[in-house]
Amino acid sequence: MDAEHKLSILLSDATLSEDLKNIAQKVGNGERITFDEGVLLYEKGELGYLGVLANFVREKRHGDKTFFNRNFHIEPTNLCVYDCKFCSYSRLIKQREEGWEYTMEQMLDVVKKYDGQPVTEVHIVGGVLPQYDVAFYSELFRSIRQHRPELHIKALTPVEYHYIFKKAKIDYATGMRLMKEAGLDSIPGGGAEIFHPEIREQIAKDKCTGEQWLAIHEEWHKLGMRSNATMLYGHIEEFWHRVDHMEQLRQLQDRTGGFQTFIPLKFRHENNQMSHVPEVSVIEDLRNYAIARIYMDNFDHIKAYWAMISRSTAQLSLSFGVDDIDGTLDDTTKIYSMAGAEEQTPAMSTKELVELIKQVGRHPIERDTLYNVITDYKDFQFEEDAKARFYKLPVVN
Ligand code: V47
Ligand code: SF4
Repeated sequence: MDAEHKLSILLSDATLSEDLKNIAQKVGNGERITFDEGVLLYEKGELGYLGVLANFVREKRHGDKTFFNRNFHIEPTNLCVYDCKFCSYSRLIKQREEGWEYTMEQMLDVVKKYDGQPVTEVHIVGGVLPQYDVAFYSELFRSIRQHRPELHIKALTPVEYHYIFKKAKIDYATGMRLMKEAGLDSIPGGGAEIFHPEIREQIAKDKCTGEQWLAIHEEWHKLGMRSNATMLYGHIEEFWHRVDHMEQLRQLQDRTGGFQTFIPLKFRHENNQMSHVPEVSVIEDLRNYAIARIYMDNFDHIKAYWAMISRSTAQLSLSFGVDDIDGTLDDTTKIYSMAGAEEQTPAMSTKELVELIKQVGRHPIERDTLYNVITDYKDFQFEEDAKARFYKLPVVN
């Protein structure tokens, strides 16, 4: 049964309350839902109902297409001057012997490990330390660009940018222009957490505020560049804080159109200062993806980050509004394994990612960071095309 037919059955359900029926009608007509309706979905929307609506929106935009890319991460350091309560990196600055601090050369060595391999993106994100400043990152981007001009550099978040620009005494517009000139291609979605100060001050005090996060993305978009946005959910926030967060992103997107993808990040509670806060259920994860798909009507893509939520939940999410599951990763990120994610050494070959997507009846597409199609895997036979294979390399320490 197609998504439209399922929606029409739902609309004729006599047991559905008027308010939920109105929302379903709006979604069916392609109309935007309001803040209060967003909160209502969180409070009253059952999983089955939300799934029908979110899948309707997903299939209208993308059909069965499900995107992934071939990427690797560089995490320059797991030490940080900040002390976010949810972060398994945060307190390590006080225990330096457990931390790593890559030099410029070590970071370039990670890039060089992938020479000759068909990766399209390097994602650079980690802790904040004083030695990583405007000059350091400009040189890093320039060196990567020089070594491998076609590799897309998706790097750092407003948390780092706010810190390094303040230190260099330059405003956001100047700073982002310098980063662009150095070779930065896009900004990943991190550092957003929950924008509302009531929550942000409790879990991510001192680092950039929600307003500053949004202002930096806005400056970047003004340069004609693209970025992503995340939301860390399932800890001490209430439902309306999530809607407030999405509302602010939706408004900025109306102004600039610069966001590509919204990525809800499930709070994982191992090895951090919020271990006493229980994690939410898989049902809540799926409800949250679905509401994100319904609410964020001006975002093209909703991503489930498989390394954080497990492969099986990533598969389920594809029926709840998600159309992107990030990339191969090649075991180059530690932030979630340290916080208790099921994937302790996150790496999937292209073949594994394609099979994961096909197993749940979806259509795998390898994309680059800007969603240009690299390979359509619908009728693809792996044995026949050795080029598409992704050879794993050892992790660099
Ligand atoms: O900002 C930290 C989150 C983010 C925990 O743009 C945690 O394509 C859950 O933003 N439990 C960094 N989350 C990662 C990130 C990201 C990941 C994948 C793709 C993209 C993209 C962006 O990780 C941080 C923070 O919100 N985080 N600790 C934790 N315990
Ligand atoms: Fe530092 Fe980022 Fe962790 Fe906060 S979330 S402590 S800014 S690495």
